[in-house]
Amino acid sequence: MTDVFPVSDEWAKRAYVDDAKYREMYERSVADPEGFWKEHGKRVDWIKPFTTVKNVSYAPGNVSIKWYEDGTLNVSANCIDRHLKDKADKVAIIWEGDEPTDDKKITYRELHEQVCRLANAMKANGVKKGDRVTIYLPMIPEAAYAMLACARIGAVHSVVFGGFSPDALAGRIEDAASTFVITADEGLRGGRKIPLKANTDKAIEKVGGVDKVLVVKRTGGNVGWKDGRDVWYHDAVSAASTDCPPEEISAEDPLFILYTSGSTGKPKGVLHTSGGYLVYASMTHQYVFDYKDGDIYWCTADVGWVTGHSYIVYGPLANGATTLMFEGVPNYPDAARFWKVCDKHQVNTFYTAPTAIRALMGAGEDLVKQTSRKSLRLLGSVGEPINPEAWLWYHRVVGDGRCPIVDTWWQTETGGIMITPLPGATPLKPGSASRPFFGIRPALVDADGKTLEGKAEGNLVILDSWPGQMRTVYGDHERFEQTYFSAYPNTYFTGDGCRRDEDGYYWITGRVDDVINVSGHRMGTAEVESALVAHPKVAEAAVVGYPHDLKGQGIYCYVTLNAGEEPTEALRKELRDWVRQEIGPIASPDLIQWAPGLPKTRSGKIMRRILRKIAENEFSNLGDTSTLADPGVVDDLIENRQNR
Ligand code: 6R9
Repeated sequence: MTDVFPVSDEWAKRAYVDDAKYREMYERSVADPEGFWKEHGKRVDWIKPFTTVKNVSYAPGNVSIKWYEDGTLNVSANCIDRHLKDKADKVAIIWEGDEPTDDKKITYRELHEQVCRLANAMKANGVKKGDRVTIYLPMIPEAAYAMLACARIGAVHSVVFGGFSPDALAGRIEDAASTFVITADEGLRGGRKIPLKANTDKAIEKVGGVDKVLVVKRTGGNVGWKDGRDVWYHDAVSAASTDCPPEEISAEDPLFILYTSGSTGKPKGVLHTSGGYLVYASMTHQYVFDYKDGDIYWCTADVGWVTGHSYIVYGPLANGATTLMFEGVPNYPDAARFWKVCDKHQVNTFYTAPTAIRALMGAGEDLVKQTSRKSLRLLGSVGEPINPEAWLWYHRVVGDGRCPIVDTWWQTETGGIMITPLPGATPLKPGSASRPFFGIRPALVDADGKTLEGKAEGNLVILDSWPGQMRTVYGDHERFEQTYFSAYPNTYFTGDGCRRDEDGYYWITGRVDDVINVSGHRMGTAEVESALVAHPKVAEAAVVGYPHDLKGQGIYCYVTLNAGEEPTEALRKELRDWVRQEIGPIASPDLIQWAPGLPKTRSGKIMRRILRKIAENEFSNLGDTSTLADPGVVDDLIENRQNR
């Protein structure tokens, strides 16, 4: 029996929606999506109001997704200008630096000035509507300014997580054909410096095509400089005017590209457009977090991930909220940092990832209990399934048993939260993302595409579009259709497995494809494999996920060396460093097993199912191995497995 945490009377009363209202609104949203989204489309300020709401086809070979397509707006004006009338002096961004002594507050008036200056500086340096701007910054306010400045002039941003390597950055600059990069001298995380400018130089050396690099001075560290290409951010913005009228943008013009891992090939450029995305990001932010004016809201994600886009920048700012942006890490200077920041800034809503919770659980309860956390009202979780043990600790220790937890399931592709409790409406079951948000129609299908009813487990698909849905893979619409609309025609396939219980609650069980989720970071096993085989001593590699106490999943690599190479500890370390170099520290292999051979079918396909089982220590039932070309390799792999 799962524990159920009922909605308190206080929450049912204070929230926008209680259970009855949820059911009523949900029913209407799926019975009449046009009417529902017409009404809620009005939460955004349009320059030219839309007259059509939804124009969507999921038909094979003709997937096309458009929302509010004849409307025009400006996303930055929605996130800034429209609040100036009555909230100019309200704090838009609370910035908490890596060092606890380093913080600042930026009002909506200041945000407007900064974004206008930067937008003008970008224009002066040649950026035009439709151009792709790569943003490779630490978690500093300039990252938000840069995103909003792009939105202001209709440029398309592509934010690249500061933890990615020069090669990974290069691939993204190249794929987006980006000519303009915004970076910083160095990033600062947990007291350690990250050479962002040097990485950018290396990336550009590799791919070329970049005309200008705007450099924020964050640490003042030494950087290489290329005259004519590199421009100091502070020089460019101080020379620029504070007046920059927002550009009129069509609802379906692109707002951003964000690269994410898939089961095959290189990361995909997920493309989101302007109108529908903003409607969906702001609406989910309001209802899921029950956002009310005056709330101090903190999402601990990095703006390099979609969570940072939708729930640090666009959703909260569109709602005129105060959003906290944290440069550092949860355990610096000590493992009480999160809770100290909650006290310092009187945070009401706190949204983080299970991996952080599990790590802080390990640091013990005392560190948490030394802080007050009285300001906290609501907790959130995102990025991976939260195990009930971590959920219960989060609830009991961090929230002192008084704060509901919204376990929000969604993806880079979905733009915003899709399955989630609403704090005033949904009785909570630890580990379940619970029920669909308004307008979302989840369904479970079996491997043959048969829809499963009632209590069931299968692959999670979404039957109809919603305004925040991605529109295409940048530059490769065919890949978009292939990845998301071919396995189960006429529905969006999420790539996740899921169980629905007797109460209609959804329990995400994890990816069913070759994507793994390491500390909430999404990674394609194919990417790690291609990094490994790029090493001169490696002949072949197969990578799978395995259960990891802190990270959720760890990276397990089976490596076959070239003939004559010695499998040594030193080589293990070398391969680990190599992958870090190729992709970034988040892709660092946890376990490397030397594999004289990999289990393959006679047609040469690696049987990952078997490798996964061995990595999970579940080798007693490996299923059918009769199709293997050489069944003997399996015994060797079991014998020498790393994860005992
Ligand atoms: C927002 C984000 C998406 C994948 C998704 C799923 C996993 C995210 C989850 C969750 C269980 C949750 N995921 N939230 N699984 N419960 N509350 O994380 O986007 O980086 O694209 O990852 O993450 O497997 O498919 P993204």
